[in-house]
Amino acid sequence: MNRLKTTLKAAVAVLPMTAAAAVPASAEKWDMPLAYSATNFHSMTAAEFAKCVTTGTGGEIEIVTHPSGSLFPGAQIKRAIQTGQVPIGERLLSGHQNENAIFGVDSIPFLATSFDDAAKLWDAAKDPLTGVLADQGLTLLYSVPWPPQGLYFKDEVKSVDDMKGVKFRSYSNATSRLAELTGMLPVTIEAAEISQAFATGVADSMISSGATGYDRKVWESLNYFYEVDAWLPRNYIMVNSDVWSGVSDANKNVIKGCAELAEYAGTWRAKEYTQFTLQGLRDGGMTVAPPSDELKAQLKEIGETMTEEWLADAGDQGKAIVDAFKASGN
Ligand code: PCA
Repeated sequence: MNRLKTTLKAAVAVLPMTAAAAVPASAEKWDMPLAYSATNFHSMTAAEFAKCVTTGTGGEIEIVTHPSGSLFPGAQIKRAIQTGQVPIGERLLSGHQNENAIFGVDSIPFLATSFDDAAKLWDAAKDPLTGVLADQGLTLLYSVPWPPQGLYFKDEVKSVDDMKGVKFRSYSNATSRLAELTGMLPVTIEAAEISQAFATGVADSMISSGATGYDRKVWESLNYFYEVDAWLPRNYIMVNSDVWSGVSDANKNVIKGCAELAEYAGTWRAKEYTQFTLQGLRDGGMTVAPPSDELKAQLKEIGETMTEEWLADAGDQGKAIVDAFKASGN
């Protein structure tokens, strides 16, 4: 009996030491805000990235993801990282095109409309964009595309005439401009809020991926999805550059490795999700179809206007990206 007591006592005495030994002395927790729901493929990829870093650094850097805009809503995430309120986060940079036109390079209508072309555009844009972010105190870790953007409506739309006066949910300058040029009424709403916005009639349409419509179960309010393939916007995972410079070389290598894996896995998921989520919209009762020839031609014309506007805004740097993309076989 006594022996057992002594053994137990010894075991208990050892426990806290064992637990303490599992957490390295220099452990840091990095909160990582995400704008989209936990089930969205970007958030799933970020959660895996977080786990990879936590494991790979032996717990010296523990990344904790906060999906659904629960820590910061999408529009505030970039600033939160820049000001050091959080060390890391994910953001749709085209939401900040008003800061710098370069952030909208992934939302030029009908420039890159497939995953292959979006990858080529990304190759052309990556270095200049990394430079713009570095000037803002942000270090880019990885970036993952959304599936092609199509138009969602409550009512059938055969031409731009049918879009006039429709309340349109936008998520960026490009989406708002598209609404203006088609006579719709844009209102900016984060993806996390759209189910409610559609249910309450704040908006009756949007441009987005099948993935977002599927995540947000938009078939509860909307009936049509037109496969317009306007562009493939991207999400960007960024670290505050001061925080990054304080990371050891060994941990930087781990984080870069995890980032590369995440970019690969996230891109693969985006491709897989494209058809899967469009089928999900159909299963929910929506009509999923290509746009009519008339609508297609009208949107193309609007796209040309938007492209000219973007090139005028983005200057030489923007033109150089588009030229490099075109020279890469497009
Ligand atoms: N989903 C996001 C951005 C692009 C997309 O496909 C959204 O609708 O907010």
